[in-house]
Amino acid sequence: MKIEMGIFGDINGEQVKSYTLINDQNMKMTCIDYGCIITRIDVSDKEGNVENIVLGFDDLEDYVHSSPYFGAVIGRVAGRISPPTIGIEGITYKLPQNEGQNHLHGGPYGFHNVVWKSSSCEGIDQASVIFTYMSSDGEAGYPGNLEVSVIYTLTNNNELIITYHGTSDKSTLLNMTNHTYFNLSGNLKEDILQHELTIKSDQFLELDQFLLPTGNLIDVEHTPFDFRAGKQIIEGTKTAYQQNKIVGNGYDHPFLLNENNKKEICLIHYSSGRKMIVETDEPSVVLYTGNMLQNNIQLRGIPCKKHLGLCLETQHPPNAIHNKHFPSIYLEKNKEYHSRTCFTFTLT
Ligand code: G6D
Repeated sequence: MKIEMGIFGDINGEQVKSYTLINDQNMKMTCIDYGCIITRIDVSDKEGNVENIVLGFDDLEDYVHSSPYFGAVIGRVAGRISPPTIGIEGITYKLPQNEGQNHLHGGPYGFHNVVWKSSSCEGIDQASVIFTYMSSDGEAGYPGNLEVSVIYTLTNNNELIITYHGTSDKSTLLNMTNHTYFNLSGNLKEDILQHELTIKSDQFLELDQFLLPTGNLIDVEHTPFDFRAGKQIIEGTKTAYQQNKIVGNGYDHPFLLNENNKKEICLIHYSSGRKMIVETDEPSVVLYTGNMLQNNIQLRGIPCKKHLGLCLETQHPPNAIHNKHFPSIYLEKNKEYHSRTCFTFTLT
C-alpha cells in the first residue's frame, strides 16, 4: 500500500490537504479534507486500463462554488427535512432552509463544506484516512456538541470501506452518508443509462412533488423500481411511471434494503467489465441518477450532463424525524453513532 499527500488549495486561510491511497492492484482513491470529498477513484477495466470512475474536479474552487455534493460526506442529516423544525426532548429547533422550504443535506453549513482535521495511516494490506470534526452545539440548527469522525480505508482486495462514528453531549439527530457520483465507464466516456443495477429491495419510498417521502412504502413488483434481478438505469428514464417522472425522469428515491452486509447492491458496466458491490449496515439506500445535473460545469474537460453519474447514498430514510414509522435517526446523549458501508470494485 502507498499513501501520497498533497495540498489541494486553501479556503479562508485554511489549507486543504489531499490524500491518495494506492493499493497493490494499482487501484487509487484520492480524497481531501474539505467535506471529506472523494475527488477520484481509479480502477482497472477488463483490458487493464486504469481510469477514473467518479465525478469530480481537480481544483478546490469548483468544489466550493459549483458542486452538487460531488464525493462529499453529508451531515448532520442526509436528505430533506420538511417542515424544517425538529423537536428533541421537548425543545423545538429551527433548521436553516437551503432548498425552498426544505432543509437539504445538513443545510448550507453542512459537513460537505467544512474543513475536517485529517491524518492517515498505512498498513501492509490497507491504508486509511481519518477525518474528524467537532460540530458545535447549535451548528446548522442542531443541538449538541457532536464529535464526529469519518474513516476511508482502501484494502488490497479493492475495497473502499467508509465508517462513520459520532457522539454528542446532548441528544440530537445524526444520519450521515457519502454523496459520490459513480460512472463505471471510465473517465466519464459514457453516461450511466446502460449501467445495470441490482438492489435487494422489495419496497421503495414514495415521494411527493417536493421530493419528500410521503410516508407510503410501495412494493417494487411490476414497477421500474424492481432492481431485484438487475435492471438498466435507462428503464427509469424512459418510462411514464409517475414516480420516475416527478424526479426529472430517473430515480431519486430511498429503497428499503431487505438485508445488510450481504452484497445487497451491485452496479455493472458490461462494456468495461467494471463491477461495484456495495454492502452496508444502513437500512436504506437513496438511488439518485443525476437527474438534475446540467451542462453548466466541466469535469476535467468533460461537460457535465444529466445522468452522467449516479449516487448510492446508504443511510436511514430521509425526513425520518417526521415519519415515526421510519428507522429513527435520534442519537441519544453520550451514545455512540456507528455506520459502515463497503464499496468493492471487481470485474464481471
Ligand atoms: C437533488 O434531489 C436531488 C438530491 O437527492 C441530490 O442529493 C441533490 O440533487 C444533489 O436535489
